[in-house]
Amino acid sequence: MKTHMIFILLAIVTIFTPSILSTTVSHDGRALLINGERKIILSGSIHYPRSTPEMWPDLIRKAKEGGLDAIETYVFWNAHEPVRRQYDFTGRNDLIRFLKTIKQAGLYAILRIGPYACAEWNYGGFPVWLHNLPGIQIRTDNKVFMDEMQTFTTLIVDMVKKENLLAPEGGPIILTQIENEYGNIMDPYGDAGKRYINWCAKMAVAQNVGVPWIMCQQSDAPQPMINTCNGWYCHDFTPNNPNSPKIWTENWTGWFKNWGGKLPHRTAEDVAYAVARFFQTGGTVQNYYMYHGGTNFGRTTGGPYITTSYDYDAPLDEYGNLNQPKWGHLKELHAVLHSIEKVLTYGDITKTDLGNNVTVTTYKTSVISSCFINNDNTSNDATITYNGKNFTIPAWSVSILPDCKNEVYNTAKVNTQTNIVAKIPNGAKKEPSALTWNWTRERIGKFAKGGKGDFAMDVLLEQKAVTNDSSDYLWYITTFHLEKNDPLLSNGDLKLNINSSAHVLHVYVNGHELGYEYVNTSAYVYTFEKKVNLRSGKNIIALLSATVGLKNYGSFYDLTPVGITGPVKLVGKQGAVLKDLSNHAWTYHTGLEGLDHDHLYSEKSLYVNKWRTSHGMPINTRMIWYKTTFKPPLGTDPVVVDLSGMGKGEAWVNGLSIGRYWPSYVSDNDGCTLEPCNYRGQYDNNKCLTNCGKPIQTEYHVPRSFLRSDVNTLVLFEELGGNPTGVNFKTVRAGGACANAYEGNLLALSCEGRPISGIKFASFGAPQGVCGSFEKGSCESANDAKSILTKACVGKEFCLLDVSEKTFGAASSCGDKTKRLAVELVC
Ligand SMILES: *[C@@H]1O[C@H](CO)[C@@H](O)[C@H](O)[C@H]1NC(C)=O
Ligand SMILES: *[C@@H]1O[C@H](CO)[C@@H](O)[C@H](O)[C@H]1NC(C)=O
Ligand SMILES: *[C@@H]1O[C@H](CO)[C@@H](O)[C@H](O)[C@H]1NC(C)=O
Ligand SMILES: *[C@@H]1O[C@H](CO)[C@@H](O)[C@H](O)[C@H]1NC(C)=O
Ligand SMILES: *[C@@H]1O[C@H](CO)[C@@H](O)[C@H](O)[C@H]1NC(C)=O
Ligand SMILES: *[C@@H]1O[C@H](CO)[C@@H](O)[C@H](O)[C@H]1NC(C)=O
Ligand SMILES: *[C@@H]1O[C@H](CO)[C@@H](O)[C@H](O)[C@H]1NC(C)=O
Ligand SMILES: CC(=O)N[C@H]1CO[C@H](CO)[C@@H](O)[C@@H]1O
Repeated sequence: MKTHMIFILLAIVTIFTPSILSTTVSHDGRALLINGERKIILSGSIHYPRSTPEMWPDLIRKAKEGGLDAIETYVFWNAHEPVRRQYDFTGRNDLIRFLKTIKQAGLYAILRIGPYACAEWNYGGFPVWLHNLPGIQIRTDNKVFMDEMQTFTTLIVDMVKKENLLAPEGGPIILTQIENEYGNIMDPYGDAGKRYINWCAKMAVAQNVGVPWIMCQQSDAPQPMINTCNGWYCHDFTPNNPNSPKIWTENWTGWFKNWGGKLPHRTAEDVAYAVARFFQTGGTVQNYYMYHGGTNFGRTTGGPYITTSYDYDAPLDEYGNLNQPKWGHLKELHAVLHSIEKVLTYGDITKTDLGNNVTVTTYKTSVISSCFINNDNTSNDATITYNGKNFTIPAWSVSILPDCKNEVYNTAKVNTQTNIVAKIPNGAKKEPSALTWNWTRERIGKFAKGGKGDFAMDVLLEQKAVTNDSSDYLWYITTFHLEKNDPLLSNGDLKLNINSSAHVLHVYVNGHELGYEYVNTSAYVYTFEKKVNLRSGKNIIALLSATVGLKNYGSFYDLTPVGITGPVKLVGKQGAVLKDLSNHAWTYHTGLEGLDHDHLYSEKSLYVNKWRTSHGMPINTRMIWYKTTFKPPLGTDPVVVDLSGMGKGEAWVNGLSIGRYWPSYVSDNDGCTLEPCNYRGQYDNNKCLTNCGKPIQTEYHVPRSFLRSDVNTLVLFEELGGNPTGVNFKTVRAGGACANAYEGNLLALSCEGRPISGIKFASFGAPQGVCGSFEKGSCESANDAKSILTKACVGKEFCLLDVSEKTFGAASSCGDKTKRLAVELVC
């Protein structure tokens, strides 16, 4: 009776609790249905741990202003459960706060629980302790793994349910994802892989989230999973079930960077082309990977060798500034697509092939017809006649005609300004004052000279098995005795030969450095070999292995070994093995003393008295710490620290890691493209490369929220050798902009919140050249474009120009060619 009453009371309370606005999410074969209505969803990936909670509202606001409907993120298991059953959802890992920020902005969320994260993230998002659980096999039909995956997935689902973050409970989450791109790598897992993916689907469905589940790149995804597409282009993709809408979960807006690699760039024209083609061919949900890439703080990068910057050439740059023209050019596309949402999701589709790689696709309802005209030819512009009108469709572009008569958007005609990024020393227009450094050496003697680790084994152990990835560093040490008359002592050809999968290997013999080597990005194993002199009595070989991001992609990637895999041998002439040390007693020590024991980077370190003043400070020395103090750069613009001159290591500001650095690693000289890059033709990550022969990253993001208003500390651990005297702080903002706009368009110019301070160049007609070196062309308008723009824009934060003869006067000498306005402005 009593329980009955409570039940009835509860039921009444539930019925009469008004607040939450429930959203139903379902789908048919055409689109997602939000409250029963077909919708177009434009989404963008922002990974919460790659920026700070202080940055989230601004990033999400800019995404919304850029025309997005949704934010997509992975959930990063190893960030949340660094030690088994010890969870972290604080600071940058505060997933719930991130989702609430999305909700406050009025956007939807797509939650990719994974828990595998294909995001160039350390070890694909799996905690390394998982690898060390007895009997585990990762990402396959294995009970130990599946139990852990289910525990974590359930934890995340319960958290978002508790906070009412799923759409049916009034929250922003409209889609959830299980696994990720398993289809690309599943063959080697055989039948166990198939059983695993079916289990994933069942386990997900049993979570009862109330919104659809997706699996990307999984053509055999079982119903009700929607299989989706990832790639540079997805217009040829068809889901595996007629009831599944065509969804593009990762449209790569650019590409990630590797230490030693080159700068990737994907043009705004080509990203827009790919998106327009997707919607032309019936796509209805599309996500940019990435919309904001951000920063791999600490040791979170995947690898080996993914850089600290995860800028991705995304529409919002690493620091959250607009990457123009990409952001603006896509914003215009989003506005057009949204304006024809109804006809795109409900209209009848007809395709007309006009030949020469030109196709017209018409979406038609009883009310309206909208057209896409694409020209897939990679070199020839096409002039076509359609509906009694002539249109020029540039090569590799799509025009959108919301009424099938007037082109309002073409993917190759960029009317958005290109920002010129300025780096301002200390945030002010004056020379930075030199920083003063203190220093101390890393204490390697205990291992390199002392020859002592913590525990011994008669075998070379794989690094992850020993460290659980609690540090990048692992010492491998062995000792052996030689009699006075040992032939090794008189062998002039004696070499130490080490087969190694250490990303970086430092070799010490009897306390002296013998050499170091690092793995190439293409290979995971190499042989270190160098002449060595031994002594009679005790000899000590100490090998320090360092990881630079654990592998994160491929079949069985989790089993890729790191560390000293062996054999370790003393060899003579022609490689003759004179002594095999592989099964000697090796002792191990995880971490470095200054880093993992003394915490020299921390302001709370108990070892502050170890620092020495700059007098006699060594430079270009391995295994050394540098420390300086600095005032925060003026203003509120994003801050970077320029570490040019440094070798390789890790940097901390006020005790917070801003990531690994490696400016001494320069790329080779081949394979770069002369700018401007040709957007025409299939893009891939080897196209449009720049920055050959240079370090991939010299500037490191220091989020404003890491800084105090008075005195801050910067600590560098330098592993390979560098010179800190050139290190300096800068702020990053738009310093100017260039724009090209065709006649008949409106051109918006701005300095991202600052007044426009001058017009460097302006010409309406047939201007020549590229941003930074524009020149007047063969024809020009009667009135001086520069003075018109000066009047309209200078001193203002924003100006809008009608690019026409009405504004600039007749340009009759141009004939009937489409006229263009070129502008360079100063911020
Ligand atoms: C690594 O993690 C596993 C699983 O939690 C644990 O059993 C093991 O003791 C850890 N090893 C080290 C060296 O911390
Ligand atoms: C364009 O048309 C040519 C000739 O019909 C064909 O060979 C080519 O594959 C087409 N190109 C594209 C990008 O569709
Ligand atoms: C482009 O168009 C030209 C002219 O119609 C044709 O000859 C050529 O095959 C096309 N090329 C490609 C790559 O589509
Ligand atoms: C379209 O182009 C054709 C061939 O260049 C020309 O004959 C025709 O007059 C044009 N039609 C319109 C409406 O401009
Ligand atoms: C990496 O490649 C470069 C250039 O090919 C070569 O000089 C270097 O020895 C290689 N390093 C390793 C560790 O294999
Ligand atoms: C040692 O490393 C090389 C690559 O440098 C590899 O080809 C070879 O198979 C390895 N040898 C052994 C015995 O593991
Ligand atoms: C360097 O050390 C000196 C002497 O201990 C100290 O006064 C100074 O503040 C230190 N400077 C930095 C940048 O830590
Ligand atoms: C994972 C994935 O979708 N990869 C595709 C990315 O796009 C390139 C170029 O279209 C394809 O070759 C890949 O298969």
